[in-house]
Amino acid sequence: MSTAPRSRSSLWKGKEKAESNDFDDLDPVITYRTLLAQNLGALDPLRVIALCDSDAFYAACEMIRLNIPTKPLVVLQWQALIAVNYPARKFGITRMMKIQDAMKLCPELVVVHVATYQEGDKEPQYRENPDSRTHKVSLDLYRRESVKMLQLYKDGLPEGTEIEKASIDEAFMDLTKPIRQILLERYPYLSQVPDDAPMGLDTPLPPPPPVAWEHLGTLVPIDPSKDPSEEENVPSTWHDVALSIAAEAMEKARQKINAELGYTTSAGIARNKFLAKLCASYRKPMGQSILRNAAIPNYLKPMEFQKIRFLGGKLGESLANEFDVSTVGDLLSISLDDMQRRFGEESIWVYDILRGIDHTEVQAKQAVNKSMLASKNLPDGVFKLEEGFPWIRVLAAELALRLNEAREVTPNLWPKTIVMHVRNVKAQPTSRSKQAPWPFVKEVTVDVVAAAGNKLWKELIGTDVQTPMKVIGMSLAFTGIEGVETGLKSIDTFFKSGVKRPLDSVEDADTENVPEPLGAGSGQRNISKDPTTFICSRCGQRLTLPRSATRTEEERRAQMQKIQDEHEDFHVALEISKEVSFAERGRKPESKGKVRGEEKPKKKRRKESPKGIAKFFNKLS
Ligand code: DCP
Ligand code: CA
Repeated sequence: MSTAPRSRSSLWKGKEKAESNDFDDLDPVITYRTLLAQNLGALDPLRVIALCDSDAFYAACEMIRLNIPTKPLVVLQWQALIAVNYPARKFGITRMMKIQDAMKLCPELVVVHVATYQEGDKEPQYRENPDSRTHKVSLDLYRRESVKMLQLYKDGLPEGTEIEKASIDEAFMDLTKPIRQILLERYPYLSQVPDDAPMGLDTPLPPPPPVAWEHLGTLVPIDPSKDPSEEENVPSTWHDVALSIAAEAMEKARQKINAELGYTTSAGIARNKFLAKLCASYRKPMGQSILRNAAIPNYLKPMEFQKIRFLGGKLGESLANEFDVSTVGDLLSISLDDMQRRFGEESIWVYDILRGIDHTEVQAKQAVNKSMLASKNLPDGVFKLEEGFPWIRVLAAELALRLNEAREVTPNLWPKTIVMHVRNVKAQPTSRSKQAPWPFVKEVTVDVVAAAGNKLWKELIGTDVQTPMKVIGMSLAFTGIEGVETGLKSIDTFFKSGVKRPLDSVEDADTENVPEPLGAGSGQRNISKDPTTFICSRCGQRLTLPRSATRTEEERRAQMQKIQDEHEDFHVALEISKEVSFAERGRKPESKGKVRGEEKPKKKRRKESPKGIAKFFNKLS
């Protein structure tokens, strides 16, 4: 079948300089069979993916909340600038700057500190100078706006579009399926193989109509050295037609978001996720960039490969040193054999990425988060049992509010368990979790959540005042959140049900932005080749790091560690819940409510040293 794009080595017709083997799949032959086939998946030569990212997202949320649409504004979290709107960027203000320096550049700068909770708050409040020793940040507003935006994408894009939330302000869209439909509607002659087609279904499609790109976005140039007007004469391909249909749909959806919510967004449209994401920042803000296949070589080749998200950090450094290269173009001369010899089998993904190839699927995630987590870093430490209670109240307030808010949208949502996790640097192991079944109570109030949290805290820390403690971080989470059919399930059947449930994932973690001090480290491994994704070696669960956390290598590592630790909690929780159900059946009552870390030493997982490319990603601390 001629549908596999890599099986054919025809080059884009107008491309004179391309090396024959590097970008050999840019203009694959599209036959009637290809067009009429269903589910070609990631190998579909007509595949079109978009990535849409909100411009200066937190800052935009605050501008809309405060109704100040044009003023320079920054969002602060403790001392760090976490979002800078575009008017403020005009003054040269960046996220890396100290607030004092930003104010010097723009004295009229509007500075908004993210909302915070303190003990006694039922809802987060905006305060000018909250103290990290007594307050906890809340990202509720941004999360709520993010949910609305995702819903609008779902409503606004053609039916059949797969949408994957990639971070709080980004989503990938796979438009391949609806585009095929639209292609067949607009060009009905494509749906019938002509009687005189020489190879029947395997006959190539007739030449496509020219594409009118005006008003569809910015085209990444095929040859940047030439006058852009010359590009109009470049013959289009059927993939270009598909891109233009996607661009129309995206333009409409983005306008809808702007009209209904006020946010401006930028989009990248290309043949895969990697390229869509990369070109989304080609024109920002309010830009929509389209990367035609023919433009891929000249777009990628001059790029400093260490600036590519996946190739920053240690791996990028290592590649640069090993091969003495700096651009993607330089690296193209390295053969797959050489790369694999040095970086292991898996480095084929690097080899592919450099050639603009990425077969990662857009995966729609569950609509309802299975867990909610609130956490607090305590760099000064908590040294006494009673010092923990105010923090538990703060965490409880946040969880209560979020669960109640989620129940407004999906009534009958109920968590199965409440889990507490503490990092006590004076204890061994430093990282411990404990969970308890969440009772059916009439109302989820701060008091009820705090009472459950206090109980777990006492059990985790112990009530012996002599025991040394210094807790530098604690979190409280609801896990196993699902819709319960009231009336059908009594408390007994709910908790005693032997129904196997999928593992929970921490998809709704309101953790603070400051990288947490790294804990004792968990036994599970990340088996993902993508440094922003954690795939658990125990259960295969996949957790993807939001883009917002991947500005620097250091941030990424800290955030990945956090994700890994949090996931470990859910394994612990799961293990305990299994033991609880054994206990309920009277088989193993003594193990009920076991604390992580009380396991016998022999049960400790052996640390495996990662091989090949994995060693650049698995060492997270
Ligand atoms: N964010 C954060 N800490 C960081 C990076 C980001 O808290 N280190 C938050 C604030 C951002 C939001 O995540 O508004 C989205 O991150 P982006 O990287 O998409 O940045 P912005 O949306 O602010 O700006 P841009 O217009 O460049 O996308
Ligand atoms: Ca953004």
